[in-house]
Formats: sequence, C-alpha cells, structure tokens
Amino acid sequence: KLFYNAILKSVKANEKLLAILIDPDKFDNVEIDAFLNKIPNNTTHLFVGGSTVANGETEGVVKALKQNTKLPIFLFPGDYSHITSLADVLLFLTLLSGRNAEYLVGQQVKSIAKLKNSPLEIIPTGYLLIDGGNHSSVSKVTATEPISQENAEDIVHTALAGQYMGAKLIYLEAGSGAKFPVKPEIIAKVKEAIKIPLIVGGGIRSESQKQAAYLAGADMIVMGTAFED
Ligand code: 1GP
Repeated sequence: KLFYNAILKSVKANEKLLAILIDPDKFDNVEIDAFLNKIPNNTTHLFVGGSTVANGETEGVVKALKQNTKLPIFLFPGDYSHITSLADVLLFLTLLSGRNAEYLVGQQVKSIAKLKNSPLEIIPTGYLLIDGGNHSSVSKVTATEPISQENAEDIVHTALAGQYMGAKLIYLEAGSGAKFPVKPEIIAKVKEAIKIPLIVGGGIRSESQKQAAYLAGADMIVMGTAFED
C-alpha cells in the first residue's frame, strides 16, 4: 500500500496534493515534454483517464509518461477496458451518486480478469458525481444524475456510506469542464464527516478556486481542462 500510505502521510502532515488529469483521448504523446514542463512544480500525482477513451490509448499514454516522469501514475478509468498494469495505482471507482448497477458493481467485476494477477496497487474509491452546472460526460456515459449542491446532506450521507462500505478515498467530482466546481461549503461538510482522504475535481481552473477547495478541506485537487491545449 505504498502509494495510499504516502497519501495518508501527506494528509497527516497537512501537505496538500495536486493531481493533473490527462485524458488519453485529448493527449498527444509527441507533446509530452511540453506538457510536463507546463504543469505546476507542486504537482504530486498524474491521473490518466477519461469517460470515452479508445482501446489501447491509455496504455500508450501511461508508457510514455513512465519514460518521462517519476510522478506516480494513477489510473482514473471511465471503463474497465482502460486498465493497464503499466500504471502505479488503480482508483477502483464506485459511482455512489448513481443508481446504475453497471457502475456500482458491473464494471468492477468485469475488471477482475485483468486485475487478479496485476501488480497495480488498488485503492477503493467512493466516487460522487456532483452537479457542476452542465451535463457532464460522466453523467452521459453512466446514465446517472449528479447530486445537486443544494442537497448537502445527501452528499455527506453518500460519502459516509462509501466510507462504511470500505472506500479508502472519497472523490467529489463536478465533472470535467464543469461550469462551477464543488462548493467550499460542501467540501467542508464532507471533510468534517469522513475519516478518509478527500479528493475534489471538476471545473477548478483558477488559483483562487484551488485555494478555496484546499482551505475547505480537500486533501487532493484534480485539474484537467486547465492544462489541456
Ligand atoms: C477530475 O474531471 C475532473 O475530477 C477534472 O476536471 O477537467 O474540469 O479540471 P477539469
């Protein structure tokens, strides 16, 4: 549990984590140097994933990243077919905000053939899609509705259910390219309720949005669109 323990250690030391998300669908391996030079110096993790990624594309991107950076590479898959053992970690996602059995357990079962002999570190992650003001691709692909930000109690209870079910991370997701990110008040309420590290992503573009999310209690922030060309 090398990579998970490192997260716990950072959280304990109150060191904030920053993951940059690479969507293999929109990423050109030829530009890898330029990309790695452009991301912030305080980047701690690279996430690789997207809702719609062509077959084999994730592996190519992970391979290229591995050759060019020492940052830990976390898979953030939209589908079990995106899993590759070349990464360091798999965020084993459960879409807790939705009621689509395929994304609560179906995809997880389908992934096992690939995972049972894989060296990937697997981190059970409760994934909550929160309304970010536009129709996100997560919502489209999974045919689930996000939870409204008006519904703080529902969000907190869903996150806690995830923790009680055994999740080791909770991920609040407003959706890539969200009009507005998860509000600081929501982040604060979830952080107060749970005992496991909290990841927040979707629609975070500015330094002030980032700082507000950290201040509210996000342990790790994920940014994607802000670093896409
Ligand atoms: C990760 O989907 C987000 O949770 C990334 O969102 O592309 O809006 O930064 P952005």
